[in-house]
Amino acid sequence: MTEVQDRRAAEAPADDFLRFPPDFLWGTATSAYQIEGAVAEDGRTPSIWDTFSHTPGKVNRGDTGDLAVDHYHRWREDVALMKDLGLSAYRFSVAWPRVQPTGRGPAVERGLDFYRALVDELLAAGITPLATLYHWDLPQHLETPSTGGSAAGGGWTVRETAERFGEYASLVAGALGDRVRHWTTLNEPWCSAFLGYGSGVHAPGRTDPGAALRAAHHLNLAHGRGVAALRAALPGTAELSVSLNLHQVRPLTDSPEDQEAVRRIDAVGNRIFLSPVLRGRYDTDLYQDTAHLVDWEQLVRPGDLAAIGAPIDQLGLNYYSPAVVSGSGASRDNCHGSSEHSPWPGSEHVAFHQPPGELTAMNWSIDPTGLRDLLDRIHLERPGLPVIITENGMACEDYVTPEGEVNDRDRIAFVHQHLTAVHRAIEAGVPVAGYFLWSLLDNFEWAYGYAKRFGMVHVDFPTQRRTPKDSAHWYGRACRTGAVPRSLS
Ligand code: IFM
Repeated sequence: MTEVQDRRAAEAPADDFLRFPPDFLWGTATSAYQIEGAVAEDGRTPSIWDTFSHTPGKVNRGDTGDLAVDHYHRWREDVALMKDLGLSAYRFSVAWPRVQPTGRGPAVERGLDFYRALVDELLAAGITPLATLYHWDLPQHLETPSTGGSAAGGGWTVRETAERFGEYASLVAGALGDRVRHWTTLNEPWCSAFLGYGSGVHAPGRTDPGAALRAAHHLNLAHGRGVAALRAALPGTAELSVSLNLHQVRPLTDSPEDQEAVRRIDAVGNRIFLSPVLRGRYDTDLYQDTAHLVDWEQLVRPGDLAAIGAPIDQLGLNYYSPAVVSGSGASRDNCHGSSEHSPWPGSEHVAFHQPPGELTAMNWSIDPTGLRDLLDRIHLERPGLPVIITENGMACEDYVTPEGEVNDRDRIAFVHQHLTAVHRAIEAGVPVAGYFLWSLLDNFEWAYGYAKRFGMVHVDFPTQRRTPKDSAHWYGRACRTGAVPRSLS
């Protein structure tokens, strides 16, 4: 028995608990740019997020990831925190510009050494690592190459970036494949494509719907190239996935217009990734909705769809909040940042509405039924394919009390409700293999900077002092026991 299993046995709940499968992965998730800092150390070069965050007006209060929560230097302390809490898994991302500063060529060993050491520490602590290859920090060199790049910019709008991603995936697999079994290629490619190139609220901040669609295809292709690279480097051992932020889209009314709005958002929000990854095809209605914006025939080359549809072992699902849409009306899309440019190519006239439910500090409505619905949908579309909840969590207005505590009861209630939904799905036969709470630590929340706190561990940003919140203790107990109470007292 490992130390963690020992503690599980000792704390095994008596009754009135929802018990999860024994091999269920209980973890937290983070991403490199949001926590590491050390942006110019050991050969790392700027990513598109360094450039974007240093551009005046792009990020709240001008915050950047330069220091973030200094995880690059405090990783031992952070792993020790996870161990103390009894977590059994940890999802982190690898920073591409640490490994390949120009996005091409040989790896920088110092960059890889950081992740080797991190993974070794996790394994020694009995924590299963799950590595994400890409969580939005594209090397700036691939967005605007100093030589040979097109003036309009490259990045994910050009096919070349997908090919480079395949090479990068091989390098990381070669370095970490002996230690890491669980891999996810991309995190939320919808955000990379449509917030990065469509609405412009994320790096690189472009606002061209055609570019966003090209980016989506090239991200899909990158996933395919990544899967091929990981399979080649790690035959028979790796478990591969991609993490999608699927949108649970509901109509405002039963009217045909509102049903049509759901169809459109589902096409460009979900099926643009689900269909090629799970079925090796794009859907006809997506082509039709966006034909005026992109030449799909030229974009999708022979062999692309077969590469993208190569089998995966799990699907990563990131879920926060559902969406309510109508065919017309005034739009209020709280979830995707404010911009005069729509992140929904071909669906610009669709209006978003505030869904019912209490709100998080992001103004996102709380509704665990959206998670359950998405799990059921995936199960219906691909019965038997295990799903890992690779992100779920909430931002709260957290603060440390004079007693040195952070009493985040709302977060505990949120996680409890969502784990309950997951448990019900498992009971109904959906193979959910794990749950990763977003996030381990308060961190750089993209365009919101440090103003939003998602961590189960509070970080006092000026001192970098870590304080586990009440939710960390609650979640730690769930991880150690493999169970949550049926109801919260
Ligand atoms: O912080 C992000 C994360 O990087 C991607 N998924 C959503 C989280 C909360 O906004």
